[in-house]
Amino acid sequence: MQIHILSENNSILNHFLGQIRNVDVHKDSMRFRRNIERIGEIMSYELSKELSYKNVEIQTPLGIKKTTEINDPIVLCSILRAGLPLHQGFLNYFDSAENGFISAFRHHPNNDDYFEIKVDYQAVADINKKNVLLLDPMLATGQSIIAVYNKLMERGNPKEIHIAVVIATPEGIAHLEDHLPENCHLWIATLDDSLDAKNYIVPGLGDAGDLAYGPK
Ligand code: U5P
Repeated sequence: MQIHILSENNSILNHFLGQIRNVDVHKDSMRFRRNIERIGEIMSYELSKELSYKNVEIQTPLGIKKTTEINDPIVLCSILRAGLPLHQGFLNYFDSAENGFISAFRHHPNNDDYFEIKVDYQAVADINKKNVLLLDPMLATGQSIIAVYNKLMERGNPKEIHIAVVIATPEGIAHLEDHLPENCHLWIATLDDSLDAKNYIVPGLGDAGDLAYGPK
């Protein structure tokens, strides 16, 4: 797996990352959603540098300009519901992408900290020979992404897989490295320290779905 970590101390990305973590800003859910969306836009631009391009000639009013265009179709696939604002950010840039939505949630069968990931609702475009961008703001244990990835692979054979997360943990990265093929790309806006006993990211930001859309 190829890992790309984007956060730099002097960047507008860090400014947005600070706001999504900040408890003083959390009551403003519109700002939370919009910041995740803006981070998705920044990540789209960075990720776009790894895609393949074809040469094209564009007719301007005054002449012909040789330039490049993205070569392969893209399917943006996000994990409901926390992935939705990130999805919108990617869609703002990859505006002709096809789309997919898959639900995944932590099911606690014994009412303790042990959980299994349940993958339920799926509405996904054809992914064969396309570049799939799998989006989820939080990479905690990595179990949601692997469960959704496995469901996706039952649907076809994509050309490239790019996974994009906003906040990742070393544990989540290790889990993905163990379960994903070598040629996958993992895009991380920023890397955090660890997980707590309930498998929430520390320092993280809390529950991304609740912050975007309210408590369940
Ligand atoms: N999640 C959070 N905040 C955390 C950890 C996990 O919101 O600190 C949620 C996200 O919604 C994400 C999922 O979809 O759990 C990822 O958890 P995991 O499967 O990587 O453990």
